[in-house]
Amino acid sequence: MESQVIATTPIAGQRPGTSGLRKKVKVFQQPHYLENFVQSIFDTQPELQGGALVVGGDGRYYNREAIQVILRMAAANGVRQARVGRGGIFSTPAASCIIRQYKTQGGIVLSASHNPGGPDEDFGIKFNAANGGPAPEAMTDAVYARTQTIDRYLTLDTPPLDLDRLGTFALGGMEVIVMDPVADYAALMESLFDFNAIHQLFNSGHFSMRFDAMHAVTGPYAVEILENRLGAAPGTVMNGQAKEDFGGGHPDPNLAHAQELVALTQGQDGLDFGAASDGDGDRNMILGKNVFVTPSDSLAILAANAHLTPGYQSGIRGIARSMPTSQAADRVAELMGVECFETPTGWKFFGNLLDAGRITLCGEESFGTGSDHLREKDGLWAVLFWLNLLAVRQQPVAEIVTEHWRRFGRNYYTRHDYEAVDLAGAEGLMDHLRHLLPDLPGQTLGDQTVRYADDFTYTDPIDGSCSQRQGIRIGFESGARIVFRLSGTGTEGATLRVYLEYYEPDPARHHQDTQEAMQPLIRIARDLAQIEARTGRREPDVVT
Ligand code: G16
Repeated sequence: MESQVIATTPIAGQRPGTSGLRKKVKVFQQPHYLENFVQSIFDTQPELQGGALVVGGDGRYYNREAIQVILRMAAANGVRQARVGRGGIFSTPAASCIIRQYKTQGGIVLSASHNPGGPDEDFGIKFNAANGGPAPEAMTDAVYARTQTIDRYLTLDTPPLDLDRLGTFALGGMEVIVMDPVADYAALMESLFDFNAIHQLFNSGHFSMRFDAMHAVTGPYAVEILENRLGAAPGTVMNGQAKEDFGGGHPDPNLAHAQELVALTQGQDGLDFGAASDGDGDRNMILGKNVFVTPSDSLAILAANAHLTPGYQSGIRGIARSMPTSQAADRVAELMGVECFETPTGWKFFGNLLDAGRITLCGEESFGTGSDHLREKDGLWAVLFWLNLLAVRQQPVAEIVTEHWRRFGRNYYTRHDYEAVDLAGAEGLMDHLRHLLPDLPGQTLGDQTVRYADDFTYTDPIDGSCSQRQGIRIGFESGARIVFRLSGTGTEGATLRVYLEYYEPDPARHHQDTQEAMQPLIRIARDLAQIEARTGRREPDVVT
């Protein structure tokens, strides 16, 4: 079948953000918008010609239409084979798993992650490389550059493919394999964790749990793994039916958006364990009875206990965390005598360290945790890791967390988000802070003395690439830190993120309310950045 060559012109604004190109669905539905971006991927990744490609997404509104467009374009661009999840579904970690397992030349993953879905909400697309991980900056820069010069794209004139039928089909000269999106991923999880021990925990009669799939992609994965394979009671997975608009919710597993689950873990009869994942299944939230485990603490606790699970019993080689993530994991790495890396926000920055075998575990404050089993963060993996620890240690979540603090000290941590603020105001705030940086060291702010102040620059230890302006860091003599960044994943105005952290070694002071304990630092951050004057906001929209 002859490829069609369609003339097009560049469309502004197709620079990928922290994790791919995320825009409103209506933007993606504009003529040539999706096609221009997809063709720019094919034009800059020559190994896809004659190669194999994974295509799938989180099932949100526009997922199916976009997959049909991408498959036709892949065939027209000479891709030999495409692997598609049934119904067009792959969670982000499952897509990474399939790319690695079947050694494809990469994958196109459709998701706007935790952002809401629906005709008036968000959509997203990103390219994952042959290692299964998000394209590194050099690749996304090349794709963006191509979007600015593109003048044609290639496609086929064919009817839509039936994505709901498993099997192998022909599309032009390309083979399309519609496959079970869950099986390979579930088998990988079974190879890493002690499923017998978790099975016994579920059947012990003294353990209660819910997993909140938030009507997003992890529903079918969680039902298969938790209920079918591990024998958790039916109904353990709540909101398990995946919907195109996530049931009208905001599929972001945090204290603000997973309130139904949070409430179930509270009180004397609260659940022993609660967990949630996001739109595309790569984030996780961990709760115990009356306790929320911050993602930063979760990374540190998993690292300190990794030897208790089959997949990590021989120990870990190193840990990496994104810059705004608390330094709790650094203390574990130090005690274990392994390397610890501080990378910019964005999972793509872990890829080289994982590929080089320098780290085993990595995580971010933004509810992302993962390991060298894949090249994406992995929500259900983190939940299974915790379940494995609970099964082995036979202690409540709160006790495991408290013991960890007693051993390593507690890094109090919170993040304040000011969402959809005026872009110029937010950029002005960051510029204002940048101007202050040179004079800050040595100054006293509130009860803290500034030790260092910079705009974070990261030089990748593996390939030497350098990423600048990755967030303003203000570190104090006490070890406390304030970090300011503008989000790279929003689709409306700007989102200002303020990350606050301080270290408390004294166990007698480990049980304060986080927001109260952090008030002095919060005040310093507000005053220094002139948040109210520059954003017009008195309070953050989301506090986690
Ligand atoms: C993405 C990235 C993460 C990042 C998060 C928040 O996650 O993969 O690495 O930490 O966004 O980024 P930002 O602070 O720029 O909004 P996800 O789950 O949205 O793909």
